[in-house]
Amino acid sequence: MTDRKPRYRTYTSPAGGWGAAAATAKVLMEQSVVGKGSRALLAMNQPGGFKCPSCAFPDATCTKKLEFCENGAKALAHEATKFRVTRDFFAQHSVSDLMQQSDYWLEMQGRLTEPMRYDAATDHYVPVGWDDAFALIGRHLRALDSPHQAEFYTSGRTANETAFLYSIFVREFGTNNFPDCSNMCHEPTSRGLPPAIGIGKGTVVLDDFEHAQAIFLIGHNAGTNAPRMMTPLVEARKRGVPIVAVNPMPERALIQFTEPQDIVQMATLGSTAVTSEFVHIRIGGDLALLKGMMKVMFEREAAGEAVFDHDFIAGHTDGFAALQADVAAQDWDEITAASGLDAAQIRRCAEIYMRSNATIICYGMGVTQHQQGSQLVQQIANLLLLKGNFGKPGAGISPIRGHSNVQGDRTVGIDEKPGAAYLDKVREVFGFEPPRAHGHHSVESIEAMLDGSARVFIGLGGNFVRAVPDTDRAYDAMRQLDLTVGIATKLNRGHLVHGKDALILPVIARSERIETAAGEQFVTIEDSMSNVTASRGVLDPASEHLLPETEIVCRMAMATLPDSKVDWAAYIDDYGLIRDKIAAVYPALYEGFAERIEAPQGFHLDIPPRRRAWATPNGKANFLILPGLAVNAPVDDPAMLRLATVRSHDQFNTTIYSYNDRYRGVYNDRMVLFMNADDIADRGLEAGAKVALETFSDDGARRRVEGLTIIDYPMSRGSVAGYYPELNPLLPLGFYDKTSGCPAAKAIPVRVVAMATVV
Ligand SMILES: Nc1nc2c(c(=O)[nH]1)N[C@H]1C(S)=C(S)[C@@H](COP(=O)(O)OP(=O)(O)OC[C@H]3O[C@@H](n4cnc5c(=O)[nH]c(N)nc54)[C@H](O)[C@@H]3O)O[C@H]1N2
Ligand SMILES: Nc1nc2c(c(=O)[nH]1)N[C@H]1C(S)=C(S)[C@@H](COP(=O)(O)OP(=O)(O)OC[C@H]3O[C@@H](n4cnc5c(=O)[nH]c(N)nc54)[C@H](O)[C@@H]3O)O[C@H]1N2
Ligand SMILES: [Mo]
Repeated sequence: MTDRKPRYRTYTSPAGGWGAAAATAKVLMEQSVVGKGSRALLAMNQPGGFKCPSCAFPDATCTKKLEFCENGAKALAHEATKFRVTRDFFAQHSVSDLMQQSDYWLEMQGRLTEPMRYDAATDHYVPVGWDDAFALIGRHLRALDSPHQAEFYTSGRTANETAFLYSIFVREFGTNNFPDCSNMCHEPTSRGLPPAIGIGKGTVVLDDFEHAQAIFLIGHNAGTNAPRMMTPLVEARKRGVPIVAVNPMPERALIQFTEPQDIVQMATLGSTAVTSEFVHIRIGGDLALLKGMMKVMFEREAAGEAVFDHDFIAGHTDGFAALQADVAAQDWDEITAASGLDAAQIRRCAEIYMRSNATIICYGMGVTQHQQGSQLVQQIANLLLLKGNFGKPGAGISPIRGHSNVQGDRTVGIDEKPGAAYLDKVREVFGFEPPRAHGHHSVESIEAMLDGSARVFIGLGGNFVRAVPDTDRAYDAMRQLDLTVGIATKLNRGHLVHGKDALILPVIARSERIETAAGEQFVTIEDSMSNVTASRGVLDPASEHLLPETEIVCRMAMATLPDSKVDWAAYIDDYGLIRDKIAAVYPALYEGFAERIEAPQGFHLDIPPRRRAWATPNGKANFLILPGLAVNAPVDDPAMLRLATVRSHDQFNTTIYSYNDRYRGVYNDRMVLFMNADDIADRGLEAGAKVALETFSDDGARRRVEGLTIIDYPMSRGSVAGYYPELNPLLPLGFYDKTSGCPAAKAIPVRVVAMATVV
């Protein structure tokens, strides 16, 4: 909690602009790294420098422009911070003491400096040598009855080289248990798109934004979560390209934005109205909107207009007739009720879409985090296929990924359901037989901990226990384990909610230099648009006792697998050897990796739909059907509201940079509930009232979060929002997309319960 008095007001200025510049300066000062941080920012996203550790949006490398944003600067400043968590810190604070502190306080203590082991006798973390730490991991893993009793988590900041070796280590050990952050994020993209277009990735590159004739942004808050995306959006808008934003919250940057890179706009206090059409959708109403738009298109075709790209549909697709029948089955009353929109606006959206010959649809967590998120992604693909919006300039599907290398980690083997061809390649290249049985995704790994079948959890980055649903059950699950290992830069809740044995292993961060016996090393990253680029840290490591993540993976493997077929010691020193193996396992994507990565802008991985090639079983792009209009199980109770858990402007996932959310006008508070004025009045409540939220669920468990302050906010009717991770106790573990495993963090059915009113 913060001591400062909460303030709530309406933010009326444009997003970006001088406010963003001031926030950048402020965070560098707070972390006491004005000089060091500013120098590092000049190397961020530049050839020879390092990739921003924040989001996965590509940068326009080689433009000589500064390629960072306010939130990238926050990520860097918190990584380069002058503050340190030392052995003295752990001697002063027991784990029980630390549990009383907020996530913000934990983050502000600074960088971890040396490996620590939990001592149950004193309830303190105490120093441990690296050799002993790896020996402990090896002992625990070798003592298991089955390799499937261990869970190997990955968070998406891990570089390709590390993730690849980790996947090889875990498979040689004998399991495919790879819960990862992608399971909670864009997994509906990775699982939903392959049957539709043959690949679970976006098909758009940055250059396409310059050729698009219309852009749709569905369920994504670009100004906060991918601010560098604002540059191509603003440029498109200045060219007169219609931009449609679909969101239950009128996010400020979608409405009005001042480009910090635009000197004239900054000097004149000018701004750009980013969105030409703001679609105030009800949470979970996107399926109805998409079907409504398609319905308009079918109506116009029936009236004799040529709306569809018939050549494309005939030559490249399958399933058109089934789509036509499905869309015809929905009537307008149902569509407007489910979406919360009027038919005229849906018709306008369809009009914009029909007039454009090259449309990009971008989307984020507002689309994926529903119980049928994978199927919803497929409906976006349907809409694009109808007008042949694949394989031509300015068109395609553009999932906006989260972590800077979450897409890359998936490409190089972090996958709980690996395909046979890939496993055969691993056997051929490394000479061991990898396990074939599917492993656990994030939700399944918690279920395995709860039923006692999982005994060890290793977290390569991230803050698993805080990121997953059902916080209380997740804490119980973790505490039953024999060993938990947190490989991390910063202290977080995951280190405090631990198993009987526990280790914290601190690592060299993205912005820092990696020196090995073979000299300076670099790593590689794949961004949201499938560009692979090199990342070379420029700062000195935060402590002399840190190890590179890659070395940690190799040494865990060496301590666990004495008869390993893999030359782990060589990979500790020479990352080029790892890239050679990536190329050997993935020849179609990574052939010539060593040479291609030398190019300053890196290289682009092949995306077959860009060539209108479809790697599906029938060799076609497929229209896929999701009957009805709901993407979440219905709750038949008039008190029910749908809750979206969202990020504030001052957080990176579970890392809380401050208690402010500038663009939504919230200061010094995160325990808030954004609510529509009519929904407030209907319940006899008022703005400023303290309330509790309770989840509607049928598993008998009571899920309740208390102490939320109601904010009168222009939410769509029936929709409320609050912050992740504070509201994660409200997410039932079983409330997830069965196709992808992704928790439905955006459509939790809740009721508001009044508490004492605060004036
Ligand atoms: N600064 C910063 N950058 C980040 C992150 C961060 O925490 N901080 N996180 C990174 C990660 S891992 C990810 S995945 C991305 C996340 O980036 P986003 O996808 O933008 O994530 P969220 O903040 O969860 O919210 C998404 C938006 O969906 C809207 N929404 C909620 N429900 C619905 C719905 O039913 N329909 C529609 N159409 N919209 C809805 C919300 O109002 C919100 O504007 O950002 C990445 N970048
Ligand atoms: N309710 C709700 N829950 C959600 C979401 C939501 O929208 N709503 N979003 C989901 C999404 S999209 C995601 S991606 C997940 C995120 O889940 P995670 O990826 O697990 O969480 P982060 O908060 O990004 O992890 C932060 C920690 O990573 C460590 N770290 C930072 N940099 C490095 C590094 O370079 N190396 C290593 N080894 N460690 C590092 C630091 O110790 C830091 O404390 O959460 C999911 N959970
Ligand atoms: Mo994410």
